[in-house]
Amino acid sequence: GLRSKSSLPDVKERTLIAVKPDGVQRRFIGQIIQRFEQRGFKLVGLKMLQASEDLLSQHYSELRTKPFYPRLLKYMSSGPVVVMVWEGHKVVQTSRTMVGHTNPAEALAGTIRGDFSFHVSRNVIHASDSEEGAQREIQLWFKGRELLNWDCCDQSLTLAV
Ligand code: IDP
Repeated sequence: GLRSKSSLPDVKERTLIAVKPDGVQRRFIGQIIQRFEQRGFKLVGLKMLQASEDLLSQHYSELRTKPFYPRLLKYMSSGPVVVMVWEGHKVVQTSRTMVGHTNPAEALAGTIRGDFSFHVSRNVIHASDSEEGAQREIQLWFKGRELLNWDCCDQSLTLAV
């Protein structure tokens, strides 16, 4: 029924988003974070690092037989990335819609790739493509203690001021 626990939306779903090296270099970090914040998602993890080829080979293990795989690892390790974990109802699917098609030539205007990129080899952002993939990627990039639970200040006004 409407009041049963199972009908409540799952607001705790999480996904991994990464601003790729070209996105960092072109100064899109702020605009990308803004889109996820204004959509209503909650940032629960954030860090900047230059990824090792070892980490990237685990992240992209499903693509290791693709012809572009060596170039992909070179691109992704060429400079710092900003990796984030965002939380919210259907955040995996919604993020993929916000990010747009893998190939920017096919990405709709209004999507992040559609607004900020033109070639598949420099497509600015990563987003997990399934809930299982998201869990795997979050564990790969983050330690448990790097993910924070927090509540919004406007959800209760019981502050002692
Ligand atoms: P996704 O990032 O939209 O999930 P995947 O197929 O998982 O797409 O590919 C991972 C990444 O590999 C892409 O975002 C892109 O950077 C790169 N890539 C995919 N296809 C090609 C290609 O044909 N040439 C060059 N790079 C590619």
